[in-house]
Amino acid sequence: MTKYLNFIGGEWKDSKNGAVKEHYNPANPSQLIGYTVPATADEVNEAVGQAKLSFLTWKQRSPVERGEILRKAADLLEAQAQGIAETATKEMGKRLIEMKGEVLRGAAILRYYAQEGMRKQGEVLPSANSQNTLYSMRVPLGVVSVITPWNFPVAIPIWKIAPALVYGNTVVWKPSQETGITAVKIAEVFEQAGLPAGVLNLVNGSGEIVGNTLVEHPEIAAITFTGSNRVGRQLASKAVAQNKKYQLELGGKNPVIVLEDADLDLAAKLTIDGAMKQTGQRCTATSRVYVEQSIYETFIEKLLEQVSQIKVGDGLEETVTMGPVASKKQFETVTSYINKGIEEGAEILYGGQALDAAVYNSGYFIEPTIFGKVTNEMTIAREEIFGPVLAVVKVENYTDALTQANDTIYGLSASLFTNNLDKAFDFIKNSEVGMVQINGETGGAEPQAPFGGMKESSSGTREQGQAAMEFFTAYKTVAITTNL
Ligand code: UN1
Repeated sequence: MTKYLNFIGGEWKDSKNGAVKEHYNPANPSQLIGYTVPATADEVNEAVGQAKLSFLTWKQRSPVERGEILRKAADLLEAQAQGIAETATKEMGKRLIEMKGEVLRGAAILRYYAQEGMRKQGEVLPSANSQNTLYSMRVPLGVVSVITPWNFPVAIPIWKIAPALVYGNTVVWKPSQETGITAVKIAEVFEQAGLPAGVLNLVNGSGEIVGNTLVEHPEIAAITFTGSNRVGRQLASKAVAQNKKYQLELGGKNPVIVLEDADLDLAAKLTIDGAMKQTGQRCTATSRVYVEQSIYETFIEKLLEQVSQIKVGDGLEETVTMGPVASKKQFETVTSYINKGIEEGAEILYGGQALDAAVYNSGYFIEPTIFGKVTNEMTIAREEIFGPVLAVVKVENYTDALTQANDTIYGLSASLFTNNLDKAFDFIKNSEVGMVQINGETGGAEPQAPFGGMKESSSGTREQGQAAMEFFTAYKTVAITTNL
């Protein structure tokens, strides 16, 4: 069984204390996939030291040249899409077809940021003094710590690492413990693309040791994190204490509103897609749907028709349309939310059960689940579940729906289904989220568009597109005075 090592200073290194972490397939938890090696604090410090050293030369390279390496990485990633996708499917359960799509999305992001190395990174400003040439330029921050989740084990790391690198930073990356093997495959791609030693370092391990050492390390200039609100908050307070820059992408409780004039078939399809794709394990997943009372019954029928087409099973099988949840921990969290929904008086309209362990190799399979008779006070309408669970709420009208949709601590994405232009524009203006959809699914992101949320969903600076420059660079303002 393969042992996957850490990548520090351009070398693949075993942990000095000999510890290993076993990785099992969530679709078949007795199947061992491989081992990773949890780094010790000393090894994390070594990685930061290597990143610091390589920053001195990496920042001197031209952005065009740095972009060229990203372009090579994109080609290599694409060529290895099948193998990397299979590894990730076995490691965290996402369906192979979804995983392949994600790897190709990773390649598209790399190509976007390769090109970013050719775009403007500063501006010339007028000066009060006619002898002055005044301009601002963007400069890298130094060593950036990239901390990523298991639910997009390829795309999220790449959408953080690619801009970090093209703008001249070096990186120490701590992936989720659940997807350490996939992370090794990604680091290999960057190595094969010719990234100089120490520019990207990969340290597997726990949040407690690896995460904390990174966050508290005086040589880390900035931290970009996607994950839970609980961890994000701890991380932010530590970062503030040391005046480090931080960027957080946290939870969501993304609503869909369906009005009576909408295309109900489209709305039902995209609501189910939004809720159940990736087994609901997306921060952008649809988790609440507010339906105008006049079409409530009809819409429920359409939702049931859509959801009943889902076939749950091992994501390596082509006919399967929903895989397992990623781990035992996820399985327990999601089933406890389902129980809470029942306890608090919501009605199960579909699913609600774990699949028979005897038939399904004791894999972490849960039926796609729809709750009716939900009110906004219920836990299932308030907390992020991160599983295949949708709460349906009946509302009086658009205004009622908007008020309830906004009544949440989160503000990532939201979607309105309507053909009414006035309501569509009102929603764009008044929905308290970072990403609004009209007649679209709450999930999904394009590499060139800013990604992120309002309220407790994000820390402010957006990821992806040119918005990423805001986080991964600092301004340097330059004034040159001449005398002729
Ligand atoms: C998507 O909806 O395709 O962790 C992207 C997440 C988000 C990314 C979602 N940061 O689910």
